[in-house]
Amino acid sequence: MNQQELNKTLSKLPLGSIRYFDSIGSTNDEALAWAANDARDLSLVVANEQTAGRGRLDRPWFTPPSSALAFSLILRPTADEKPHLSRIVGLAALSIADTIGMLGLAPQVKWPNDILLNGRKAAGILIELVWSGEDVDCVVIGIGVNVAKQAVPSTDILRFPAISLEHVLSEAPDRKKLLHDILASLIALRPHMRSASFMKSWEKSLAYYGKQVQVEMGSEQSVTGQIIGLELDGSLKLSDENGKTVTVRFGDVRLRLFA
Ligand code: BT5
Repeated sequence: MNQQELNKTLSKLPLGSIRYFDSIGSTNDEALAWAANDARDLSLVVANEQTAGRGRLDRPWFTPPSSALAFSLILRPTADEKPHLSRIVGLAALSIADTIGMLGLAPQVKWPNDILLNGRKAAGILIELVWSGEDVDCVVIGIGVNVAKQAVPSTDILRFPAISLEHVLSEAPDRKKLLHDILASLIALRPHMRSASFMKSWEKSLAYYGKQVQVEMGSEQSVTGQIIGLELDGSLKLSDENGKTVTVRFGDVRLRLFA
């Protein structure tokens, strides 16, 4: 992968500018700095390797060279989109899931930001915002996909089992084509983000739907219940043991095997 090849592969998409790096700390850091400056809508940062890739809560995201897709897309939301920014994680998740689905696989979205294959994490999403006073100026969508086997970290840094596309296909798919297809899917889906059908597709993609789960929300706080859907803002809806609906805005979902 290099800048020229990327420009060529992505030339038909209505992107802003594209910045490619052989190696970078985090594509999200680069995109946040660019977004705070003069980046146009749909500007893109792509790296062959990340040395300080980040997940949520500053958890590490492993991106060794030439084996993963690591990129950050900058959105400058329109006034119409601004009330729905909490759906952007769903927009990213569905774009990745649709693209992986086109490879003949059956991905699921582990709410809020993981893409699972065979119950293991194949991709993660990190959404970060750039504020201008009280207003959101830009949204940075960071996406990491494990393409080749080497992208999967050793189990000691993992909070959840991981997998790559190569593990489930006979060979690793082309990273540029994968990037193209995820971006094309996201661009096509973006105008529908406000629709009821978007929420339906997002709900349908959820892993553990109808199952008993535990959601860990940090500092030893957690809730348990059955997944019954999503709120309009993308929060997870659970039914607790008393049949009461509980809404979760943030957390790590785990299946309760012996519930
Ligand atoms: C995420 O966070 O899953 C968000 C990952 C976003 C990565 C992209 S890559 C491009 C852009 N630039 C960045 O710096 N980040 C974004 P979270 O749900 O908090 O999961 C983090 C956890 O996933 C870690 O604590 C590890 O246990 C695990 N992990 C790290 N690397 C992994 C990998 N390659 N595959 C699967 N799991 C991984």
